[in-house]
Amino acid sequence: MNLEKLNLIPWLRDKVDPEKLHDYKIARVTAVNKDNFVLNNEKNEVFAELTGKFLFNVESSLDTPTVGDWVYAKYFDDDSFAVIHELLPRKSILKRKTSGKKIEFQLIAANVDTAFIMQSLDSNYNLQRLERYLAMIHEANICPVVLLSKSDLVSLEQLDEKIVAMHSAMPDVQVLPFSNLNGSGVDAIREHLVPGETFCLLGSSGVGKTTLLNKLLGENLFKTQAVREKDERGRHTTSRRHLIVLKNGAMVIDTPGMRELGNIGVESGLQETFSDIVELTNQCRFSNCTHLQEDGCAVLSAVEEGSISQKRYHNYIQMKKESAFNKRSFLERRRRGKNFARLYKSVQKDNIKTRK
Ligand SMILES: Nc1nc2c(ncn2[C@@H]2O[C@H](COP(=O)(O)OP(=O)(O)OP(=O)(O)O)[C@@H](O)[C@H]2O)c(=O)[nH]1
Ligand SMILES: [Mg+2]
Ligand SMILES: [Zn+2]
Repeated sequence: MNLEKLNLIPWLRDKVDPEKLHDYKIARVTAVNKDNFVLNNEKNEVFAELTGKFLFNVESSLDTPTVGDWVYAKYFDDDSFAVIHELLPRKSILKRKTSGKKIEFQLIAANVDTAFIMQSLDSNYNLQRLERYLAMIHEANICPVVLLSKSDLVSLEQLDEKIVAMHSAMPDVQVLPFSNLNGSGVDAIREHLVPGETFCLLGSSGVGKTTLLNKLLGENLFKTQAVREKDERGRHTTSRRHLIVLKNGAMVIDTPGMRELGNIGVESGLQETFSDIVELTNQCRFSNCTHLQEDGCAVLSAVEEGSISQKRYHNYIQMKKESAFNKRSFLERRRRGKNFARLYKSVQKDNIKTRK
């Protein structure tokens, strides 16, 4: 099998087990449906399921395939159907907390090189939400690029104002304004889309992710829908994540808009996203300063002086608390889950023994 033709990233090439290639083919997960997966090998896309052994070994959602994953798979019936045996190592994994009360990871995409966080320049624009995305993306060691869509709806002055605010809050992140409507700025996005790399479109419903993808493809392959007039909210038009290969060989993952973005255990992502605040913490009087009320806290004085905005400080403290709380709950749940899995497996074994 031709690994180059598969667009298999160089990082993975020496991690492929040559022994396994006798029995399995390598394929990439391009979509996850309710009951099955879609795989792409050199030739075409086929539906696939997990083996019983794979399912048995799953301990959390982190162990299941997601869009962008590379897998060892066996093909059947003239390559019209496949079974997934094992995941290949992941170069990166984008994950968030599932929405609602349950503390579990939801996988968004694997092996992404660059994440495009899209906000539209109408009422969707929100710096605090952007910081949440950045924490998740930095935690995964993925390069973030901010796309500001619908630039046709604002004046140049309004656009400038927003870009200045963004640069001061996130000086290291590239910000690209564009319009799907009149095409301005789209070429600058195209320049990022190098062959062989994987890109992911993230952002609220209705900001124009799928419209951009259609534009990049040069045809209206995927459904888009106007936002509701009364509150300018999107209608959740894209219902599943899928990976599309562009003509030049760059790969783009489109995702459904997210209503909320909770993070679990993103300490290093927060450090990178709030590097200005983290730098200040070295100057706090107490080494175990919580930056909430202590005397001699350098962070609190910066907020008082106004060099760190109230909103940014608040968002940092809030996300730190939330991320730590979610991590503790997740680990606790997982520990209990493991005990249960162990018990279940030993009972199974006993059953098999007694049957013999
Ligand atoms: N004015 C303007 N409208 C746009 C632009 N880009 C997209 N739209 C419109 O915004 C609406 C929503 O676009 P979609 O591409 O479906 O949004 P999405 O981000 O994919 O939304 P979900 O799939 O629900 O997550 C459509 O009516 C688009 O025509 C733009 O640059 N300018
Ligand atoms: Mg969409
Ligand atoms: Zn402090």
